[in-house]
Amino acid sequence: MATVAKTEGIKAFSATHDWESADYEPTLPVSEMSNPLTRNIDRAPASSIVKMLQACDAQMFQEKSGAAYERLLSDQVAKSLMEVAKRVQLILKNPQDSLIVLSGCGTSGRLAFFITSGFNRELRRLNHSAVCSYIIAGGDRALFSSQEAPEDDPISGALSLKKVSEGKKRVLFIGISCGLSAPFVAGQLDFCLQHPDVYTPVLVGFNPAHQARNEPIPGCTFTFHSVVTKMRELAKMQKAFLINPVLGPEAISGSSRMKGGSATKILLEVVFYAAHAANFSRTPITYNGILQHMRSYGKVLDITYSQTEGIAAVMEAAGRSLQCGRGLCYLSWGFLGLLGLIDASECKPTFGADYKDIQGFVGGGCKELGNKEDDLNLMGAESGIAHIDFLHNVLPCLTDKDTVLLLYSHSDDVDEVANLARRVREKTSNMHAVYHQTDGDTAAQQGEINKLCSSTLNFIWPQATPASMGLQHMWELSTKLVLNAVSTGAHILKGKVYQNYMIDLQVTNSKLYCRAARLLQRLSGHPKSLCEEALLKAIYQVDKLTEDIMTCNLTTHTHTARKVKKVVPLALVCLLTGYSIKEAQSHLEQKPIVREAVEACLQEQTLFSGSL
Ligand code: S6P
Repeated sequence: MATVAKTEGIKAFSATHDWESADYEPTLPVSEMSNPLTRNIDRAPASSIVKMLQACDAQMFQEKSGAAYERLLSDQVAKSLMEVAKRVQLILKNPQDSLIVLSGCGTSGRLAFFITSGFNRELRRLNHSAVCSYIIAGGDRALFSSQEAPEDDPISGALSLKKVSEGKKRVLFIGISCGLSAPFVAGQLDFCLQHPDVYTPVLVGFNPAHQARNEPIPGCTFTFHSVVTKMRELAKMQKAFLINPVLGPEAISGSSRMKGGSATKILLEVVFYAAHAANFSRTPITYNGILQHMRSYGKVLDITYSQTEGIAAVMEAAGRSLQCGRGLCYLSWGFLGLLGLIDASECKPTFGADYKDIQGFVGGGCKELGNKEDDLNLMGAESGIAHIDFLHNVLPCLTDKDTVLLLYSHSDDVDEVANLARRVREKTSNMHAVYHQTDGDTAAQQGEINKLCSSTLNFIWPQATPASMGLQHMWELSTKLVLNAVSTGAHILKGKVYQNYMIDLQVTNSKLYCRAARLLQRLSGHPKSLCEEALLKAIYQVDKLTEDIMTCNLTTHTHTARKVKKVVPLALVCLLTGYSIKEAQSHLEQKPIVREAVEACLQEQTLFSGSL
């Protein structure tokens, strides 16, 4: 009931700010639009930030009759989920020579891994063979560190799919691209379309099909859009499936790790859960069953955001840490830990963060996670993800200025949690916890852990949730929402967001390059060509573009951009003031809070144009 009431409230609010109307940011796909609900998120106090995030998340579950777009709870979405669940069930029934592959880039690839691991683990528990495999652009090192460039490579997408499914006679391929945009996934879908005897392609994303990216992909005859068009034709004969409800714009424009990631997790878990129940408990896959399961995720939002003040307290603590150049550490156990690692790794491309700003650590590290490539430690310092790494590398230097967040549930080894909490408490009093338990189950040590922490978000879930997989999924989504809120809010408080735009994003692939150029246009009011010029000058750190630079391709630009800090703010200051790159750099050094630097320039410009 609560979900419906809240959703009604949001509906009324968004009616006056209608991102669904045809003239709202008409050149942008929904996944890239700016959300009217969060226009002023950069100036809001922590508790209002949490409320805005809640309102944005609630848009996922809005049910609107006659709406322009398919939504999460739309008829067509539920029907497609049923059909895909039936395909999964067929593979469970007859796993020989069959495989399900989940694939994506960045957060979408990480969730492909997360969902695959969870499903295979459950199958093994039932002595069933594992039928699922994952692919992430950039390989396993992209699981916990930002690797945005491989997203642009359709050939490597297709080759990795070919390799993982070698010798299989029937493959259900589920490609995830929230923006219907990643060339890596387009390459894989195209490969499936060329081998229809073996592959059935499924696409999960959150734009209407006509908004799929239509830019040419270097070296390819297809675009994401052309692949989607072919899939739509095949979908009529159920030879391909499109699951693309619209969720409303992200709270921070383009940050698909937030709603996009949550919806990916919800949709695929609903599919796998239904197929699993059909195969192992003979529960038929029904339309109502699918819808009911989806709605239960809506309740997770209510339960999670019922602790607005608690989430805001952790966000404020983390914001203070980031403001003074210190960090936030997630210490976790089991699979909730994986969400901490994922959340931490996303902050680099999103906010231009350093890996030390937000770090995640989970029990035994890689060994516990069941990824494919065994030596993630090849990644160097950024790869130390076990508690032992935390004890060696982070604990000795920890102070009250750092924030530590424990993530655990009553099914974890709570003795271990208490031990680590005691050690952390010796170094900092700035320790908080997120704790999940079911109604009636309490861990004896929880009281002590609570006393050691400055605040605890204690989520108590009703026992009634069906079957073991279901409850775990709810805890996971709840944890994801809390972590996304804390890390996003902390970066907002640090001044890394202007209005609801990430102004210090990394420009490390073609999608991010285009987003950066668009942002410069929007904020400076200058034409596209001038903005791209300024962007290139900032990337190459020159005041004049040479012939050489002008003839380089986009891949070279985005490769070079990896090494430069604050590319977009630099380009913007140059555009607004006419400063040289060096002058703009020193201006940014004097005003290290990016939002304030940008605001100062925008104000100067307004004053200047007013005095003319
Ligand atoms: C987004 C995140 C990115 C995306 C990646 C894939 O917040 O930082 O890593 O997940 O770019 O995007 P998509 O649209 O193909 O799922």
